[in-house]
Amino acid sequence: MPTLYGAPISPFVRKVMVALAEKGIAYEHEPVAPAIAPPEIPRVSKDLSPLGRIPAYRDADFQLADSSVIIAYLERFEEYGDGGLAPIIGGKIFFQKVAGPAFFKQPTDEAVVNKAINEELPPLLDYLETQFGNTDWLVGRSFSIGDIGVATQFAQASLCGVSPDAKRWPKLTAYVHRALARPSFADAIAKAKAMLGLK
Ligand SMILES: N[C@@H](CCC(=O)N[C@@H](CS)C(=O)NCC(=O)O)C(=O)O
Repeated sequence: MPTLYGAPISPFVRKVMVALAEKGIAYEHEPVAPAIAPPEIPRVSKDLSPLGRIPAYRDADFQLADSSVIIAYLERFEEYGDGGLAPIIGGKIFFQKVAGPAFFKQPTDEAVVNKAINEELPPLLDYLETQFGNTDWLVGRSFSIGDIGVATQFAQASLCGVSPDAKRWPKLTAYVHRALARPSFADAIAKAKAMLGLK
């Protein structure tokens, strides 16, 4: 279980407390003071927080300081979508199958598509499959910006008629259906399909 370090009277500690609560992430809380506090008060260690400020956060084998950094970590899947999935799903599959033919009069290079689907994407999907415990969403119990960042890439794949193999990635497949069925995604996908002339 992660540990949050910092007294709850700090507005920055409170940011992280609220983010953790909104996400339904269980954590231990050590209500330590900043390092500048008098020595008789339990203070954050400089190992945890090099500037001696609160909050700090420890999860498994790593630690973070600064509320913005901690909250960005809690949303880490957003960048997994942008930096991990997008170059393959968008840059290769969508470009080759949809954008290239439609907007650049460029025929699909099936070899690029097949390599992306059969070799490049599976390790990323394997990782995502391990990220669902008993929860519906990637971070805690709530739908978050992390889910938006990941699911938008699967929406892009769906515009190409590509979806994860439900036998190999059952949890991920259910997750993608759950995310893309939300009215927010359904509406945005319908508009993309209309623009591409897809049903
Ligand atoms: N940008 C930091 C600000 C943290 C901060 O300034 N915390 C105050 C407590 S409310 C602190 O530790 N002050 C002690 C100091 O600056 O030495 C964050 O968002 O975590």
